[in-house]
Amino acid sequence: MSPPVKVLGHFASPFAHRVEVALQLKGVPYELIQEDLSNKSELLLANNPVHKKVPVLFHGDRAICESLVIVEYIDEVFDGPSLLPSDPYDRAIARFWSDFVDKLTVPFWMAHWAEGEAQKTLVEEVKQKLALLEVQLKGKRWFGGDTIGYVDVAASVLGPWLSMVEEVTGVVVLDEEEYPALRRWSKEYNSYEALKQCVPDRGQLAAFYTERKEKYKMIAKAWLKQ
Ligand SMILES: N[C@@H](CCC(=O)N[C@@H](CS)C(=O)NCC(=O)O)C(=O)O
Repeated sequence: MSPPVKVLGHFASPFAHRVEVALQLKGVPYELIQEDLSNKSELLLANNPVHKKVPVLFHGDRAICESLVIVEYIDEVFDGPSLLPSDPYDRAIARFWSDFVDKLTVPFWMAHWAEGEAQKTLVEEVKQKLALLEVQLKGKRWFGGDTIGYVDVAASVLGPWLSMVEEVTGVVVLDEEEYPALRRWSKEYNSYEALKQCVPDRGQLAAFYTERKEKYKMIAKAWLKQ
C-alpha cells in the first residue's frame, strides 16, 4: 500500500492547483492542508526551506517541492492515466511547452495587475507568447491531443484564474477574438468532470483577490522593477 499523500497548498494558488489536478487525474486519494501564506507554518518552512512556497507534496515522510517537479513525480509513481506521453520525443515536446507556459504564468498574472506604461509593454510581451501557445492548441481539444495531460496541468492559470482575474481587475489580455482556442480550452478545463473536486470556487477566488486588490497592484509594481 502506498504511504499517505498530503498536499500543502493554498486554495488561491494556481501552482498548488496543478498538484491537485495531477492527483485527481491519477485517482490518488490525498489530504489537502491549507497553508496560511501570511503566517507561514513550520511545516512549510521545514519542508520547503529553499523557496518557502506552496505547493509541497508529502508522500509518507518524504517531501517534494516545485509544482511541475511534483506533477512528474506523481505521474511516475502512481498508476492511472499517464500525464506525460510515452514516446521520448513527444515527452520532450510536452516538457518544452510546460516550461514555456510555466515561465509565462507570472508575467501573464502581473499583466492584469500592473498599471500605466509598464503594463502596456508587459501586455504586448505576454500577448506575443500567448499567440505561440494559441498555435500549439489550435485544432486540438487538449494541448497533447484528445487527452488531458502535462501541458494542460501546467497551464492552470488559464483555467479558473483567467475569467476571475479579468473580472477583478477589469483587464483582458487573452481576448476571445485573438485567442479562440485558448478561450475554449479555459471553459472546457473549468467544467471538466474529472477536475470538479479541485477546481476552486470562482466566487471564493474572486472575493480573495478583490479583498487584496491593492496588495496585488503593489506586488506587480515591485515585480516590474526587478
Ligand atoms: N515555481 C513554484 C511557484 C510556487 C508559488 O509561487 N507559490 C506561491 C503561491 S501562488 C507562494 O507560495 N507564495 C508565497 C511567497 O511567495 O511567499 C511552483 O511551481 O511550485
